[in-house]
Amino acid sequence: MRLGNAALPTLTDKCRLPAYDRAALEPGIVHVGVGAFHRAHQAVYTDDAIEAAGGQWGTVGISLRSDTAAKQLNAQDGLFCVGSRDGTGEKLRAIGNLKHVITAPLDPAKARSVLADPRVRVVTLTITEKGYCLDPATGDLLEGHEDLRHADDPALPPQSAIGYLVDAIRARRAAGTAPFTVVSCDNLPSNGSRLHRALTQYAARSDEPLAHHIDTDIACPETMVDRIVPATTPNDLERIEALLGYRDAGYVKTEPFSQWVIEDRFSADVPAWDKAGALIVPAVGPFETAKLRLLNGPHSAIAYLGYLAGFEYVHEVMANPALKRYVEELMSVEIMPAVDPPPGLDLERYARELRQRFENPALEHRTWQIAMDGSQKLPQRLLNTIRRRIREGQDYERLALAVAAWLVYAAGTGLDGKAIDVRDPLAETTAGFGKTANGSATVLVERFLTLKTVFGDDLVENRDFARTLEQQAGRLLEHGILDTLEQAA
Ligand code: CS2
Repeated sequence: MRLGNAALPTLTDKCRLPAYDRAALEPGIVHVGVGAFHRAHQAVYTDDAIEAAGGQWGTVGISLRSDTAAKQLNAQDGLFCVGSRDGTGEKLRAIGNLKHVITAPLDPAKARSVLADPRVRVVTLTITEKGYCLDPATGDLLEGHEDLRHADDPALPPQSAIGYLVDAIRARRAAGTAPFTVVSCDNLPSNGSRLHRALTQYAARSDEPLAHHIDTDIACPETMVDRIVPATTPNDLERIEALLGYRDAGYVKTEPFSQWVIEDRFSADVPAWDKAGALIVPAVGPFETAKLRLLNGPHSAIAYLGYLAGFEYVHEVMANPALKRYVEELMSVEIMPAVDPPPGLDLERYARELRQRFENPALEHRTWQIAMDGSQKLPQRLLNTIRRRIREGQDYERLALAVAAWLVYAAGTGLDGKAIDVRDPLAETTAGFGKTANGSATVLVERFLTLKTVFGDDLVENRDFARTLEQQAGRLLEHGILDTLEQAA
């Protein structure tokens, strides 16, 4: 038996239930990318906001690629449980605001019409870094990107999130419908501005007045989103089914911690997310930079070094003394001095609490999961921090070690000689680098430093950066992870 509306009355003592009338909820939000992160983050804030202040804030989900989310959620009336887990157990909660999920490639007309619906005032996005079709180094739309191929002709169906949004903005404008706010909830640097620029650039390819309308009337607030949400496993689903007595194919597990900082910039009304604990502020930049550099940077370092050292989970990496010390020093010696914290944020404490979150054994967060899409993540997580240290004349050996570990990982062969299942838009290219290098750190670094979309013109041309990277890659290839870290100590 699947979870669904009919199951709710039997679940009162097993999980917290939505405290509002779900049946009466009309759509007010479209969310693109209804994956685990959305369910454990924005969906929870929206449920809390509805409970605190009401409002017609039902969510319609859109998937741009597969029908996985539609299959998981439509058969259970859009209901799903979020389990927040730590060493002391799990708190379960059923989330009620999702109405249904549309798979855009299977039903583009339906996706287009819900985005044009006048009741919809907010579109939120979790489409991952690569979903924006941007050059990660510059933030411009990538020329020649496969998913942008219909950008020049509005008569052709959109293929990307940006395409669907521009299409909807065009339709709403033609119909005299008020503009919506578009909220990026991905870990891009200046996510709101990048999104806004992408929308404007896309529209400008076919329709200058529309580009102007986007520029002046469509608000894309900057946000900082934070909650660790590992992929759900078959074991998790079994566990929850045994507990609930129903199959919840949409279940997601997460940590108790959650944070959302949103720039106070909206085209229309939004749910009372502030009453749900979100911070609405004039400037998100300092929060975002602190999070990208101090959480996501070390997360990626843990992923590449940890995977190459043979660790499956983040908490196992943190339980290894050499790696733990490396992570502590990476944060305190190299990253913290390169972060200007928002007023009131105690960086020491922030860093300490981040490490405690990484140590949470109940999450079983795979290093392989975080290692995905490194070519899209490295610039904002590690390279911008390196840039700042270079500017300030400081060294960056630990940061470079993490980047070197990405090179080795993305080249496709582990230090144990086994093939790595690298998931990245550049996976083919970087596997080619690995073959050419054939174990030589010099060649490996030389090849990778042709990737301007990752390293930008400045780092590609920086001799000292190349030398440091080569040194670190050489040490990893020659001595392995743990011996390299021991030697550095
Ligand atoms: C992680 C993030 O998979 C990854 O790349 O670093 O998803 C991380 O868990 C979140 O940003 C935490 O807020």
